[in-house]
Amino acid sequence: SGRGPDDEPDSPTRRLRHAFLHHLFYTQGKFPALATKTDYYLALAHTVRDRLLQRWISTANEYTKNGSRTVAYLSAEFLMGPHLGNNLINLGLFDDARKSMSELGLNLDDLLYEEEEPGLGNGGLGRLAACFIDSLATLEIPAVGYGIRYEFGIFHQTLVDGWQVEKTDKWLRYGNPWELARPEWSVTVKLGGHTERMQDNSGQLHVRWVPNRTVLGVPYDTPILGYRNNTANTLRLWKAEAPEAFDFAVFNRGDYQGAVNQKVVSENLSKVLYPNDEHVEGKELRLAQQYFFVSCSLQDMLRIMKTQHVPLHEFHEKFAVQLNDTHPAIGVAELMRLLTDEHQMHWNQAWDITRKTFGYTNHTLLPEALERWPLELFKRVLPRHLEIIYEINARFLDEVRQRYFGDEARVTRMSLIEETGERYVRMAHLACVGSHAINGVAELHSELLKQDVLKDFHEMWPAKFGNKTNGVTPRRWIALANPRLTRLISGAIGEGWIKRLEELRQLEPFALDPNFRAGWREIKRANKRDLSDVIRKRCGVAVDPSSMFDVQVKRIHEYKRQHLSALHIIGLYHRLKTNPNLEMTPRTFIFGGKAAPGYWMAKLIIRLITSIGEVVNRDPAVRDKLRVVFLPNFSVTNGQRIYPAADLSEQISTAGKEASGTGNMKFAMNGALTIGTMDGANIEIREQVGAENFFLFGLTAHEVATVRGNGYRPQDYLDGNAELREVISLIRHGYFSRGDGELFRPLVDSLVNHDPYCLFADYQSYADAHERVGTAYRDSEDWTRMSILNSARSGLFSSDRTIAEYCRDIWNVQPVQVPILS
Ligand code: 26R
Repeated sequence: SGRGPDDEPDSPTRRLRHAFLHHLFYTQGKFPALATKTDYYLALAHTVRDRLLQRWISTANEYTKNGSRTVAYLSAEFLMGPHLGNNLINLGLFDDARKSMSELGLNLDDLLYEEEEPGLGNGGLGRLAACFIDSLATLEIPAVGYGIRYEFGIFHQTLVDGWQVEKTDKWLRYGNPWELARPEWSVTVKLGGHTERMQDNSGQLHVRWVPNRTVLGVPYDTPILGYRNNTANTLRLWKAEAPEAFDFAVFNRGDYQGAVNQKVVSENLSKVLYPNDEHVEGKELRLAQQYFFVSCSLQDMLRIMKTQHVPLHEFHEKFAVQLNDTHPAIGVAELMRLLTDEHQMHWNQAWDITRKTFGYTNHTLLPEALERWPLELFKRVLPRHLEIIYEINARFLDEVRQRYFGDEARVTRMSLIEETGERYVRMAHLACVGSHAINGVAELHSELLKQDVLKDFHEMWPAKFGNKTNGVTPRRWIALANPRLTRLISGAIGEGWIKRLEELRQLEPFALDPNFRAGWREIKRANKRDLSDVIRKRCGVAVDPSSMFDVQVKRIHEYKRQHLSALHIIGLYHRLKTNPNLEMTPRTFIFGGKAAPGYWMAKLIIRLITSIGEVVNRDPAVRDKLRVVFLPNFSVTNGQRIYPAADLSEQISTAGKEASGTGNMKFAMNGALTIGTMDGANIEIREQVGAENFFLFGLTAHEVATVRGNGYRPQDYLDGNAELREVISLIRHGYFSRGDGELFRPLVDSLVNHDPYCLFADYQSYADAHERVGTAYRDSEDWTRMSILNSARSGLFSSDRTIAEYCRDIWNVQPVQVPILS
């Protein structure tokens, strides 16, 4: 072969190739004949890790030297997704890596696929945290993400006979090349026991917390690269360990089992992610998990302050701590404990610092998702914190009484302790009282917080409230997930959009260019072909890439209304069966998402969808027009293949229930059109892309409230809608369950008698919107134009914009540039 530049001794591809072979030999201990795909993946991962370590160290050095003000993002979940591809993109090494692998006869995509994704989150909230730390690094903001290193992340979903079956997520099985353990920075955390008080010589009262056990928190650090800069921030996740492998006191008594048992109990704290979203279970272990990682993180911040010689009273100047929902809200009481009990600071000063330190983001309006802990349970785990919360509450309620003279009802409503019936600690109230800033995650959501869930707090402190509409990172969700589109866009407007997503606006004129449209369409088609291959492999169903890909992927929940789409599909099926010559735009309905293992109704919704698929996909009368698939195990990895292949994005929650949604943004960026309600960020997406490029349907949040307030009767809607009656009757008579009329009965009964999420009220409006979708899709030139405009106008939904707003309005932090490597 000719001597091109890549054959030069120090060309990037050549260096990558050598480093890769080095790691295959010295890290994996293999030579090519024995190497597995995992070995190859790990060898490449280590090769890439070497290339980011310099940045990581320089960044830490720069922050330490300057004593930079730092954001601490506290989150029980970080749904990171695979690191390798993302790091290659951010380092600018993606193409070189592909080339060097192919020179070795390896395919980069195959290697990327070998990475087990760290699924340390349930859904929206955890994925948002991942997008945020990506944007913080890209914007060069000193930041640490603090969380839990769960040994088992979100379960792996399989389908057995159309039902969800959970498998444990053994993501650490082959090791994790992206993390470094930092045992030298371990901290101890106390749990349980009781408190004692005593006076010192000067008459000063001291409180001593005597725990009944302690655990060790060991930090594991993962570098988080900025896009094409020198910043590498840190995700610091805590693993729980027993303070000693053996308790020798117990061991010497001969109780080996007891000694080992202690170790097991301690390590349980970071064993597994709770797979529930939007429904609290008052489990002691969950509270202990929350306290564990929050205490570790705050102690870590105090350690950092000490090494940088920052005085204690400047805590809030050194750190801006954000609470990702109430899961870390115990931090308010913990910081008070650390400052007062452990560092002898006076209450008032500690309280002033605490409030200046914390900001609180709320992510849900559903009452069943608001965390409250039974008082007895709370006291068992955190006796000292309960006392501190009582003290915070006493002082807070004095303020309420003074401000609202004689209004004891308000005092009861606002108290940190719920005292009607069983007594609870209200974590959202603790978060509100202990923070200087409170925000929702989309305009509507933030408004509803002020008017409804946190009304009293808003009345008392209106200035604390604000909105920060969510965003997603265009690096992972466009550049990495959709390389074809990335090339087309960059060819037209340059690469600036990857860092400044607003520049996508420059695509608008291209929507009128037939050549550009043809290119755009061809990319969507290619992405759909790729997804069709995945569907064939995973579901055994052949789908037609020229049909419209209509996608709903998200956690399965009644409020998200996957079953509204299911009812509508049955409606379409019914139309086709009764009128075989009916013209209908061919559609492939693609569903994906996990149900909380204990959420029966959600699991039944999955079974309904798979059942519809079984009937529809093999019915020759309809199978050219309708296909229905449920892609198992929706995850970040699978999302990266799904969003780029979607024509239509289903965002159909009952208005007022979805705080924001973030999948809606990923779809729009990748050129899908949305069919959606006036809910969460859908409203802002519609405003941006233009009402004429968005398929709106359904009641507004206000109308939902009115309809429900007037005694909603789903039966009335059934009586008034012939198609809906046919749909319900088909399900009831077992048409989708081989004649079993019982299977879906709980679902049907719930709809007919209660319909808490107003599916029936929205059915006709939804069906009408789908008619408009079908017609629009048939004009493929115009559809493509709308698709391009959706992308071009999605710039607002970059998490870079969101993070810039947090930095300005809540955290008051500035970028710190990391100097070029030496
Ligand atoms: C069990 C309990 C405490 C719990 C409640 C809620 C556990 C986990 C959750 C997750 C919720 C809060 C969540 O993921 N909310 C989602 O947050 C996204 C990011 O802001 C929003 O886009 C999305 O609308 C919202 O549902």
